[in-house]
Amino acid sequence: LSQDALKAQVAQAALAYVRPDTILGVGTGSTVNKFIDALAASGIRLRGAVSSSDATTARLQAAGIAVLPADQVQALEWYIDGADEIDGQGCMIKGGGAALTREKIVADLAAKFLCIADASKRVQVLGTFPLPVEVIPMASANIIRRFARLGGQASVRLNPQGHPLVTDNGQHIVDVRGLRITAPLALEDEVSAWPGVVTVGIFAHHRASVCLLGAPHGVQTLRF
Ligand code: DER
Repeated sequence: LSQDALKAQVAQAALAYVRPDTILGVGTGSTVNKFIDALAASGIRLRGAVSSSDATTARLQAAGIAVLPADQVQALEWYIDGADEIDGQGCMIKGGGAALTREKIVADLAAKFLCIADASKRVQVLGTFPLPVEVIPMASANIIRRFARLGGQASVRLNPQGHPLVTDNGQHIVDVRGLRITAPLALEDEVSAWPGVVTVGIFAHHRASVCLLGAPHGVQTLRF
């Protein structure tokens, strides 16, 4: 089964967690896009969705799903999103799609996080995937130096034109290679406190409650 097929498989399996007439928090990325497609095809009627990016908002609207502003929603039961990596405790690296800030904002509204991913995202230790960090541009050089002191090689993410990528929030992304994140909660807290860091792409405070992992032999359900 191709990675694409595995993503479609977990997207379909995620429908079992969707209760009609509820409001759902929806993440960003290709696996989530397959979930939105499956949701639209399922006929399940949601009351609405809270979106984590302009891209997801467009996808939800195209699927005829009402998008509700995050600041008008008190609490969600589920936040559904993909991950770049997920470890044995449900801690994740996220931000490959540059949406980590709004993803963490919407995840914070939800009681539970349902991670949908293909099996390639499952790791023992987080950090092989470069860690995304959304930063205020004036702080990026200093943040890069701080990561170097932790043994990480950080660089500003560029767009296809070779200029710094600008996020939905108008900030930049730094990607950090060479980290072995054996204490994700501690590193999330440490980096989040650095001046100029908007969001670090470690989801340990907002780790997954359930992960549906698409594997060749079928969907594996991990509970944390
Ligand atoms: O950027 C993100 O956090 C996305 O959720 C990413 O981690 C998963 O993207 P994918 O489903 O396209 O692999």
